[in-house]
Amino acid sequence: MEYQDINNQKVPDFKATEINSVNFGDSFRTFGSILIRNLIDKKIIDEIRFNAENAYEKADELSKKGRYLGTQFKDFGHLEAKSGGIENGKTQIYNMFCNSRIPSLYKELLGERIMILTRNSLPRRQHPHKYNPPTPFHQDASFLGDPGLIINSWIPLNEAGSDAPGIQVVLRPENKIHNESNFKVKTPTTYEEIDISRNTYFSEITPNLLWAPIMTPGDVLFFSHLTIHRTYLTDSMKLPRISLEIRCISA
Ligand SMILES: O=C(O)CCC(=O)C(=O)O
Repeated sequence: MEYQDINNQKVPDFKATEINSVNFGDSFRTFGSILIRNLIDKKIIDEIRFNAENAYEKADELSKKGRYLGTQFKDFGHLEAKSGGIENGKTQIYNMFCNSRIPSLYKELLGERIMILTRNSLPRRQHPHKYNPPTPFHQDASFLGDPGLIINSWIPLNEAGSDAPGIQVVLRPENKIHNESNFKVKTPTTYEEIDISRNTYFSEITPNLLWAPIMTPGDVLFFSHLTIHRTYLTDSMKLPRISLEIRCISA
């Protein structure tokens, strides 16, 4: 399998037609992440985006009137999974996920039976200048623990990484929680607590390991609970982005 070479950086950037469960696993083991373009039907993404944008608009109105919508919304930009829509009584974002190729791509790494971690599988909005702040460099394991491989499907509903905030990953597989000793007493709940960028280990991460792909609706970036990542935000970005985080573990 060929990894793309962009500006002398090898990156795991593939078309949906190039990928199967085995090379998905290879890329994950080599880089700790993989981007697959055009993996999800854009029509379904459009429907979910429409529902989610309406839900955020309503939430903003309530919030402006002084209603407290909880720390999940205020600090992290999350709304409930059903904000993406309900279809035949089922949560549309999970339907979309289960009917996509993603569960079959996970087979090599997670086996035949997988479970969605519904408490950690939600829409998220990132605006370049307002609302919740961007996430710092972190590992999801700092708040999810290390119960075995957890794979996150990060699915932008808008263009992400150019005019709107994207996501940046460190292109290497990780095998431990780097700042675990800080969490002996308390599970971290704030960005300050999960921030890994002041960890001495972080000085090993050279710029050629950082990757912030520009993504369009239908593309999916996969990374694990150990992959180091953050929101990618530049001064020139003007637009907000809504994305889905859908996390799965072997059942
Ligand atoms: O969407 C973002 O900007 C950050 C998402 C993130 O940190 C995550 O999915 O763990």
